[in-house]
Amino acid sequence: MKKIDTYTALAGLLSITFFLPSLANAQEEKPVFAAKTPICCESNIPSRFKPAKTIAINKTADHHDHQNMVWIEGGSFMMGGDNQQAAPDEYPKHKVTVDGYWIDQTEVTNAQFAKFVQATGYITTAERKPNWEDLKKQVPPGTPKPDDSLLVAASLVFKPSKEAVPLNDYSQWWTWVEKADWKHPQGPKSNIEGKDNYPVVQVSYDDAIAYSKWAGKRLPTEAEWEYAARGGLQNKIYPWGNEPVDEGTPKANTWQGSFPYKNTLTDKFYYTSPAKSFAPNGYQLYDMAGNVWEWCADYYDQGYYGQITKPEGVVNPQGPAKSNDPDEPYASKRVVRGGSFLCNDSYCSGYRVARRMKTTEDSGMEHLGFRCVENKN
Ligand SMILES: [Ca+2]
Repeated sequence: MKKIDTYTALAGLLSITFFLPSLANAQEEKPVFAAKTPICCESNIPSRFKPAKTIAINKTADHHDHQNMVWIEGGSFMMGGDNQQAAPDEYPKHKVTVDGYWIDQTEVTNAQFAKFVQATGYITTAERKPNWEDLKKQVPPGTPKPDDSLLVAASLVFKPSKEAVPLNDYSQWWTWVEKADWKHPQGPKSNIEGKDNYPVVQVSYDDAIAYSKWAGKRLPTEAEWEYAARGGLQNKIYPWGNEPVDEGTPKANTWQGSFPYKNTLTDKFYYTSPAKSFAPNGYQLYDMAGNVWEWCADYYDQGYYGQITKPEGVVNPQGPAKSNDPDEPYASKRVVRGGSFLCNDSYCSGYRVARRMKTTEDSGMEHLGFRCVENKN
């Protein structure tokens, strides 16, 4: 069994302590720990907090109309890595069959999420003060309680570095910002005015589940997500085929230049972009690559593909029974897919259709949203 060092053991708690210097006018203070796996802007983001209670959700009458959704015929495909950028958890490439389903054409927008909040009074994870009793379940036994002044409603905001930084240390570009939430994606001085058609961000897995239930929908399984992202193509790297992301016409909202300090803006967008800003894939789905990462229903287990693969293929895989991320064994993580405006070939290449990433269920981030699916009936 892998030895858990002190930094890893404290990862969950340090999500507070090492992002908080930015709140205390200590911008130059160095973070106290670095991510161990230098693979992506999502990797090893430490745990946030479980919501204090379950929010009751009311269904409305405007679901099941399939507005702005696309029907995906069921079928079989080869799921997993397609090129040398593929990470170990993308293997083995394996045959998967999925039943047909409806899927949102775009990522859920601010306007759509606002409608949900207005109808239900839902309060997102990022807007709630963390509860230590919930938090301590996600960190190793014996982890000391942080000072109450650190247990504040907050979320993770991207802050570019001034120069090149080690890409295995995400604290160089993520900041823990008090009162950052879906209505204030970059902190209390920011807002979403005029951004009705932009994807909602700073939403946790729990928030995405709550919305999807209210809408009469659900989150896609990881297999459904990848099948949809491939858009009918076979064994291609991206939703559009194999043309490299930075060649030809901009095909997705990604990061051009040198991450995380110099963005040449070839695609015109530094942060998120409005829905339908780039061409759809073969299934008429937008932003299956780039813009914001998207929550999937499945728990993350780095060895899951190897557990389910069999010659005749697997039908409608639902993900593992529990989370398994050896880097953070106490945190419960779900799969996120599709990459974001921060993705770059030098770093995560999250816009590849096979790229898997993992995030704790209670994390809100400036580049993380979702879309929903619905069964046939
Ligand atoms: Ca961009």
